[in-house]
Amino acid sequence: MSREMFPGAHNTGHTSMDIHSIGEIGAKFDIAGRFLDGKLLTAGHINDTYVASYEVDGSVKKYVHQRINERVFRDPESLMVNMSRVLDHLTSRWEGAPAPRPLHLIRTRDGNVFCRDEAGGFWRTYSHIDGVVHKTATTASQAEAVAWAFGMFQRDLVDFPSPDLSETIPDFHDTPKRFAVFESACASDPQGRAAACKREIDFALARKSEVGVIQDLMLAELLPKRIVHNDAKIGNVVFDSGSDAPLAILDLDTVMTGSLLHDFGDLVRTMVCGAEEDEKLLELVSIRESYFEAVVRGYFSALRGMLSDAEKAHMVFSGKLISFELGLRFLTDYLLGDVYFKIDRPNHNLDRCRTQFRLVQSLEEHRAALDVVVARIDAEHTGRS
Ligand code: GN1
Ligand code: MG
Repeated sequence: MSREMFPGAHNTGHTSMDIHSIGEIGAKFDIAGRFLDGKLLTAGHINDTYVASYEVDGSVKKYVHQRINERVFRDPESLMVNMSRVLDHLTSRWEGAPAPRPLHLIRTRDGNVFCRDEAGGFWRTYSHIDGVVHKTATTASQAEAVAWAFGMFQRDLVDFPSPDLSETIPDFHDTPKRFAVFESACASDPQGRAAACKREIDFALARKSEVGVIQDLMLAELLPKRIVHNDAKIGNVVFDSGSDAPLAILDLDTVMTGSLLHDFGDLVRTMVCGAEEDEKLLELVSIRESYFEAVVRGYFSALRGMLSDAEKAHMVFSGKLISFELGLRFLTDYLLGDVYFKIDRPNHNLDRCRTQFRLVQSLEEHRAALDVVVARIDAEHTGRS
């Protein structure tokens, strides 16, 4: 799609670089093999990701080359320090399948975990994991497996040594700050789009009083600070293609200090509803109670006694808050002219916002029933211990 179709846009979606250039990137990394080809993956909203094949000793081996978006990640070197530390720690804890295997970073020929290309682009590489990635859960056991995998991730990082990880994106899940940015985008309305999304703006404004709930509990130290993934969506898990076994967790760019509820909220957001993140048919956007139960079960079984009372009390709310926060971010980006998330069509960010807000509404409608589910599973676990 051409830039002209999105007047004022800075982010026109996924544009693939030529295969030869991908081979040149690959040549900078310590890969023993002959470059065969490379393919752009279009699932992510931020970085540029390519899967490249190499011939190694007569067989084909795949690697992932990824260019970091430096408009979003302003300090990619610190990001890579975070990522290496987290992967080293997870690797030292890994006891084999069925727990997801930590990613394996490939160093450059001069021993670094990243390189720059001639245009200044910042690249890293890791071994490709053969398997499948789903955008939504199609069975409750899949949802349980993903929640368990992120629970194990959380559990393995509980004794992560100091110093603290760098903040790769400051205030990433600070919903009140996200709300303030949204309000200022409404006020400035630089693209003249506010009138087209008045309903969504009103929906957001009506929920202003709730945006600080988790942030305030964290500031008051009533919610424990932990190291969390911060993008705990099903699309960041690679499954074994023949089963529901989670092979690996992807995308450690936003692993930072935060509340575990930020991850739990994303698990709810991406698996309790059967529709994709940008589903246009809003009647398809509603929650499935049995999948919610599966998510809670998977998370509890990995974390066992680790969850605090305040965390348990806000699990249902976190699903709503994280869906709301992401809807708000999509809406803000729409108002600002699609400058942050990659879009594949005009109004894509507005469609994504509508889907998230419909999910918020559905979670509000089912809140009481979902709270009962958390209490029941908690009681089962307490009874067992
Ligand atoms: C973005 O690029 P990707 O798909 O990993 C975003 C997350 C959102 C997610 C929604 C750095 O992640 O916060 O939850 O899209 N990442 C960043 O799919 O903003
Ligand atoms: Mg991500």
